[in-house]
Amino acid sequence: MFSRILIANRGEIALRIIRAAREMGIETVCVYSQADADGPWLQQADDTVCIGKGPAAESYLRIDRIISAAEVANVDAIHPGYGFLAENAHFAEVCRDCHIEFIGPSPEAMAKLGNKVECKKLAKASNTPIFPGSPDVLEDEEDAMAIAEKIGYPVILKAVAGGGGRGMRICHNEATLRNNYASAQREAQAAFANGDLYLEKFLENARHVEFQILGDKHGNAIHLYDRDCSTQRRHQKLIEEAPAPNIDPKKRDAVAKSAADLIRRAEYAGAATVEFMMDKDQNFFMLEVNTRVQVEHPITEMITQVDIVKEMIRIAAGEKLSYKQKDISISGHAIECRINAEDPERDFMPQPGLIEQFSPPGGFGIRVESHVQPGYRVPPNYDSLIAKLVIHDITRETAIAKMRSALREFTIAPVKTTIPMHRMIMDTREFNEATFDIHYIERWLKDAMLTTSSM
Ligand code: MV4
Repeated sequence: MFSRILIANRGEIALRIIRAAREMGIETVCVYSQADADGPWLQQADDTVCIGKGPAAESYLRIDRIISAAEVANVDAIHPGYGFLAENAHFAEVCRDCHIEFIGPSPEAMAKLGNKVECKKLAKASNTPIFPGSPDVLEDEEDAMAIAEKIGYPVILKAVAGGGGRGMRICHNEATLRNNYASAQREAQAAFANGDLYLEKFLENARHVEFQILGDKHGNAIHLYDRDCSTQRRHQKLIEEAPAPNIDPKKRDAVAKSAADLIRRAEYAGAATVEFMMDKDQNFFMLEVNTRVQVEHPITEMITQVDIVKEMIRIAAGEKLSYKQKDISISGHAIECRINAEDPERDFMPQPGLIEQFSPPGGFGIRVESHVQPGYRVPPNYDSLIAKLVIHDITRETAIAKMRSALREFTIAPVKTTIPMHRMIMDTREFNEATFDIHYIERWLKDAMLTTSSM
């Protein structure tokens, strides 16, 4: 096992990794930017190294400085957390060249799954359900037109090297597909240095359901069931829950098994998430695979009792998975509200600044993942997540009741946060009846803004 690891991240996820490492008897070294010099999580690390100025491009994204810090601090491995360099195959490769273990998949597995067409080919071979669409990279506009004709409109053009919703074009008819092809290609080339496109049938009003998978270096992969992440706005998730509500257990098991198979086939070692859209009849269609630990991993930990971050470290150290699939079952229901320093009334404008009061809720089944303490100043340079409120209870209904109570107890001042918005969402019919889809928050926000200003 490693004796010392470097954490190439900040905030709540840095603290989450420090805690896992310390429990395992592993020392931690945190790199930090000048904007994070007062970060409370740094107090918990065994050592810290400043790697540059506030902007991520001058610190948390600087591969040269992170590797230098790792060598000076004499670590065995680097945990990238999420965001920043977590899904950068080049970084994983540099780590390997420098004989530092990357706590995540090999650069080959990461690159293969990061290519959406290659990923879909692996999915097909694993019987993971995918959208009807182009089996390969589109050759040209005529190729796109012919495939769209075959599968029927609406269709969606996507960048092979893209992800997370960037560079997509929904096309409802022949004219819009013709119109969008060249510009989508240009945009993909500019954004991802790869203009390759693929095409899929476009599905409307679906839910976003994803499966947590763990793979090891010995050819094993297991799934830790699913999460529903439909409660989102502009590709930013607001609330996640596990398991996804109202899914037939046989259907769930079949899709979960296929997703684990996909990860096994990719010779993938580490934590992965296989994302799907699910329609009203519970038909699943794979979207993409995330090759990192995700923000919402705690809800899966609560329902399966598997510590995903510890398992990632064990996997990177070459250990076999601590669990067999038959050891994994779902217990109860978990919900996470992402608490951001943002003002929902001003289009979710970030609210950096001094947090004077920070008084988190506590009690049975309540978990707060946060790096914030009273007197902490939220820097303007990074995303505005300041806490994750994670609830675990026996049923979805009691978990919602506990979330309502915990949100009421949670005091953060004077910066504006998304807590009041979460309290309102917990009272909506769509959330309580789980009749939502990926668009319901945007619909609800429009109504809420017209009828009240209590957020
Ligand atoms: C889709 C889709 C509908 N049909 N693909 C957006 C993010 C990227 N991961 C893929 N995305 C979508 N792909 C087909 N064939 C709808 C979306 C989508 C979406 C997906 C998940 C969560 C939120 C979303 C919001 C808008 C569109």
